[in-house]
Amino acid sequence: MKPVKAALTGLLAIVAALAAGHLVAAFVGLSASPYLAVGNAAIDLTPSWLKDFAVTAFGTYDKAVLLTGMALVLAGIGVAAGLASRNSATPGSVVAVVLGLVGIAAVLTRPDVGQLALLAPIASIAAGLWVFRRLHRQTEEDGSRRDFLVTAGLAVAAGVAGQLLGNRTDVEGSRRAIGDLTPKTKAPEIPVGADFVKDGTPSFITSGDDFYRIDTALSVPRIRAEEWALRVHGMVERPMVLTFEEIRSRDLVEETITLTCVSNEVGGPYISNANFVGIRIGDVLREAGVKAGADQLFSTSDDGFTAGSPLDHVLERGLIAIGMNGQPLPAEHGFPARLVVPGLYGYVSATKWVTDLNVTTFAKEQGYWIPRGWAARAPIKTMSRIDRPRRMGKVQGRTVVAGTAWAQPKGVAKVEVRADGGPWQEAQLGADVSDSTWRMWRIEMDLRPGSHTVECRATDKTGYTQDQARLDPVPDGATGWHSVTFTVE
Ligand SMILES: Nc1nc2c(c(=O)[nH]1)N[C@H]1C(S)=C(S)[C@@H](COP(=O)(O)O)O[C@H]1N2
Ligand SMILES: [Mo]
Repeated sequence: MKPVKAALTGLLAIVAALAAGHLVAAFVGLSASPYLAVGNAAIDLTPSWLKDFAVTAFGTYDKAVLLTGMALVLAGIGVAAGLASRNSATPGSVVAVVLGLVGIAAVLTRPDVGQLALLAPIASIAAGLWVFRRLHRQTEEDGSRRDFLVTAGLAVAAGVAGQLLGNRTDVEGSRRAIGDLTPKTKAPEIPVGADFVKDGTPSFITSGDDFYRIDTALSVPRIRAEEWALRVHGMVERPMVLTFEEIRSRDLVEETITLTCVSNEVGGPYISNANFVGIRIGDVLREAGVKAGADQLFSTSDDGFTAGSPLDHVLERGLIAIGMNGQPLPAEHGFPARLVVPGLYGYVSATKWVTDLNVTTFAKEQGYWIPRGWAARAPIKTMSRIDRPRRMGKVQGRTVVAGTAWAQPKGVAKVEVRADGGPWQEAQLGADVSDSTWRMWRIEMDLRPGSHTVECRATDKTGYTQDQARLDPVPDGATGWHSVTFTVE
């Protein structure tokens, strides 16, 4: 067989296998798609150092990079298997079966699929073998180019159909049916002067589209509110199950809360602020009756992600949120419901698509990130960030330095700024909205033309000033003063 034909045979067999698996997965749960399952399993198995590197190098594009990398590796395997099968179909068939077994193993690691999920990788093996052997035989008989094209077309169609059908759950319809969420207790109006957008700070409230996003799963769980329920169990007197309607018909509260990610480097972007609408976890757990000895609320997502939060902290301030900025939660931010706990980093508190609350102990359960090197207890650290001037930016005229500071749930009392290691100067603070939110700041500085470096540091309402020592995000959040170098013209 000609090398090009041989290579194409292997490549097409792989594409067909993945597409068939993806199509079947549309009916048994998209996370059963061998391609996604292998990707998700790889994410779960990735050692922390590699994951940290990926986040540093690619930011939130890390998943696109992973999926592209997998596609290239698989294409390479397909081509190699095809070339190795120029004289006999056996090598390619063996590769198809081995890859299929990898797919089965990956699907078995997925927490969010049922037993039927295995049908997807099985379909992949069948399609891969069938296409490979068929095209292989055809080329030997000098089969037509048409067969290759038809196979390629069918495979692409199956893959696209799988993607469309797999996402057919009408989440947007479910969100629309819920409509606006009107809390009984509204969050206080955001006063004028809470931010300094003109000077370069973020706007005080972050819109859903601009809100930062951190997910371990490759595809966003798609759940309709009508089909969702939250189980409350573990060390409680009266286990309960809450439906969306039951939550909605309770007295809803609204709170402005700033979410913060532990992976944020000093000066990093993973922080956003919204008006969250929901009910207090404390009310629910008091109804359920927490038993003595429990110290952890262990929450589980539909996608298998888990987080463990200190129970006392959650009882005091945690929300089961069903809305964000007046609307039902966006799908990417946890629709139908998520947890939000001011003062704890997201990985130990903010479970999206939450379906299970287990009242337990830290000794008994570990959240997703804990065996991966992150701390089990992670209160948010007092921090500040310079947003303007930008790094290596140019400033004309008077220098205005502006940024944001946060110390949930203590609140920010003071932000100081200094230029070129000089004396600290106190910045003007934005209106004090809530101790659970960030606080914007600005300061005008008299700087001569030339290069300058400014630094900032925040002091919270307990009187604690943010640490100067530079620490990495692992294991419980970065510390250090953010500094920015720029030129005054
Ligand atoms: N199901 C699920 N919930 C999750 C995560 C996740 O990966 N999966 N990431 C957590 C982390 S690390 C953070 S910082 C916040 C981010 O919430 P956001 O994506 O709405 O900004 O969600 C938390 N909840
Ligand atoms: Mo995070």
